[in-house]
Amino acid sequence: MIKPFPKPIYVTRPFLPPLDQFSAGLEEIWNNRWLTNDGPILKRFTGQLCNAFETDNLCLFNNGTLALQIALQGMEISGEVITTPFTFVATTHALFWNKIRPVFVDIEPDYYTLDPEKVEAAITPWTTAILATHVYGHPCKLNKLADIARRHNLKLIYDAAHTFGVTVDNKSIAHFGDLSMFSFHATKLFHSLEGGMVIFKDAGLKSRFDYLKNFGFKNEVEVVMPGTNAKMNEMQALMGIQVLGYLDEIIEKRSRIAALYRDGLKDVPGVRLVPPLAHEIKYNYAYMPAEIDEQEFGMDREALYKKLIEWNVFTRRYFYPLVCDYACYRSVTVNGPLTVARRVADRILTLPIYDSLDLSDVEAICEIIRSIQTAKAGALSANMASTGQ
Ligand code: T4K
Repeated sequence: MIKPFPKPIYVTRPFLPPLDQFSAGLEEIWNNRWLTNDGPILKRFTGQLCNAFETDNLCLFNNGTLALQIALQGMEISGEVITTPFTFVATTHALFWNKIRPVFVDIEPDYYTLDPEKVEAAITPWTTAILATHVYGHPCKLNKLADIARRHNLKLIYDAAHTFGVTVDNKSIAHFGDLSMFSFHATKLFHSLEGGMVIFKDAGLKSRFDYLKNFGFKNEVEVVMPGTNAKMNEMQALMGIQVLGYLDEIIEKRSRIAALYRDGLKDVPGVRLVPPLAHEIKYNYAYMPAEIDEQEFGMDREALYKKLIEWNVFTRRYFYPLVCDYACYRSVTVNGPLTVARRVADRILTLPIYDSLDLSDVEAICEIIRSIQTAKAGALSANMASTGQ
């Protein structure tokens, strides 16, 4: 007999290094009395990431949203940008803050990334770039998008907020397109409390990004552009360095959780998980999305979301509503009916997945979902029998 969890099970919990390890790091900060503004720990963290990603074209920020905003500004993107409505709202906000018009295009049904087949029809003389999200850490259709961008002379920018640790053909996902932005927010499998990173092809952009995140200062007396303040501080960098040391373990644990979900939910009618990723993709198990088919499951996503709360399981409806349905974007161009994006947004539920989640809890969550479905299906057939249907 399964019981509700005694404590809430959230969609995610941040990984934390052992407290004594972090305290030792804090001692260094105390000794340095250097808290932010390109401090020694930030320099060390930057160096480690440059090594890990085998590039010097990398810049750190205090969060992913400002990283993307500054990237678009530094690359002088303007006019219209083709983008996905099935993403976190910050992807679109970064365009808006740069006075760029987002043009929403539908997603593909397997992994929910921007559908290249729909992108070309949305290109106008004002289009300057494609901004696609590797949603849930699933790589976009990289070759097809690159081909469209090349033929139409557009910049190809990836919101790679979910994609830390993902490789394709042993090459980091960061090296596809002109620029990729990663979020190091606490809810991400790799985090620095808050934080963001961009990795880019054009080495000439580095100094622009460095100026833009530090008020435009070139030196004490020269401001070369109207920048903002988006610097990563020493505490963030310390957390980033320490979490980086556990990355492989974190991803390994998540992969075991994902495998348990796949096994535990495979026979539950009306629960669709994404197909396994192509063998050349090393995935990071950033999220555990499941689509709920109301007809087959016996209840819709909303009802299941609420029902699970009774069991103390707090799933999330990432990414519902679609960005174009938020009040502030309702007047924005939508290209085509967004059939797939609307269907997915109405059916998606992201299940709990994080390194400290017990495997037995994952089994229990599957069991709860299965029992909800069975009870609902039983009630439906009893109802149909009593009404003679
Ligand atoms: N692009 C994409 C595609 C993104 O997904 C995001 C961020 C961005 C851009 C922007 O990057 P950042 O500027 O954030 O670096 C969360 C995160 O705040 C956000 O970073 C993330 N995407 C988005 C998908 O999710 P919320 O409002 O859903 O988070 P919240 O506070 O409800 O947390 C979710 C659960 O995590 C909680 O129920 C419990 C747990 N939690 C959370 C925090 C913050 C903890 O256990 N401890 C914590 O400290 O937005």
